[in-house]
Amino acid sequence: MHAAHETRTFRLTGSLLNRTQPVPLFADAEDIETLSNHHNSAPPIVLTIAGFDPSAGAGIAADLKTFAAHNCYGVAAVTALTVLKAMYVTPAAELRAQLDALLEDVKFAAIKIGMLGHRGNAAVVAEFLDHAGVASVVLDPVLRPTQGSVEFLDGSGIKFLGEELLKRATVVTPNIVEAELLSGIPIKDTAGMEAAARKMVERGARAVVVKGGHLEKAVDLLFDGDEVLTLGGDHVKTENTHGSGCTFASAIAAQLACGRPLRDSVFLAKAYVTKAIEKGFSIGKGPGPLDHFYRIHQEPPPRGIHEVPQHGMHPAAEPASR
Ligand code: PXL
Repeated sequence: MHAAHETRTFRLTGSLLNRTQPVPLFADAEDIETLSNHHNSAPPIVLTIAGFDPSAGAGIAADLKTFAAHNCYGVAAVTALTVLKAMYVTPAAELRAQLDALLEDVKFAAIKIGMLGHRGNAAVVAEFLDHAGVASVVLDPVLRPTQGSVEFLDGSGIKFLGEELLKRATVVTPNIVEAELLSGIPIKDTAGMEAAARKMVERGARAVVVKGGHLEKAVDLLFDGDEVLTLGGDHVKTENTHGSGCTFASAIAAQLACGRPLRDSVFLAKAYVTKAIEKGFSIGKGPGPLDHFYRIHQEPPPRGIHEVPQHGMHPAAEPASR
């Protein structure tokens, strides 16, 4: 981490600066220019506290891709490793060490919280939030994976989340099952979603988005403590939705980090996740990941070295060869 404060140099061949020939990628020792990146301003930094899913569809990998797609710089503290039906949790002391190291070194514009694994980790996160004093905290109360029966948070962890983490969150993003668990209200329709959202705000959350993706009418419902709004979004007919919840919560966090108000952040995040689901693909067995970078994928990647920009300059923009 401390490397961020060290002098960084990029070494490129002199012939790059004044070239008439195709770009040589490797420098001769005596043919070196030193550039500095000290004047670049850092993008907003967003922290995810979540589990790592090796398929990279959900959890930390989905979060970091979402932050990057929103021009934010993502950092992460790992709460657990999920491998198919198994879960290997990070002990609370190790989670605290990750968070302490990050807090000492960088300033967070927003924090997204996903799966926590056990009560000890939830307690570390509550303490950390009190120290960090970050204005925008998105809590995705991941209690169980959509597929499979492994518990992503133990019973006393769920109780702690309801009593201590809800009230530290700017916005909480439960799905129907999670909203039922956290509010104690059974949900069958949007009236039930609203009642559950109101109950969670009574219990301390500043705002709640109940995700209705699994209901017959797939609407999400936002209650910001003041108004109730429903988000219609198109229902995309696809199997490839792995990590949609993580992606939605992370997109809200990234929008908040960029300074947008909550309502705009939620609406923009919904539009982003809908499009990313629409562009999702299959990579193996089961539901595939979303395309977090659908925006850049609209532009084809370079076909060869002659299309690779050097020195921040596109070859087409360089002076004609002399
Ligand atoms: O999609 C929920 C989820 C969240 N976080 C991690 C996961 C999953 C589902 O697999 O692995 C780490």
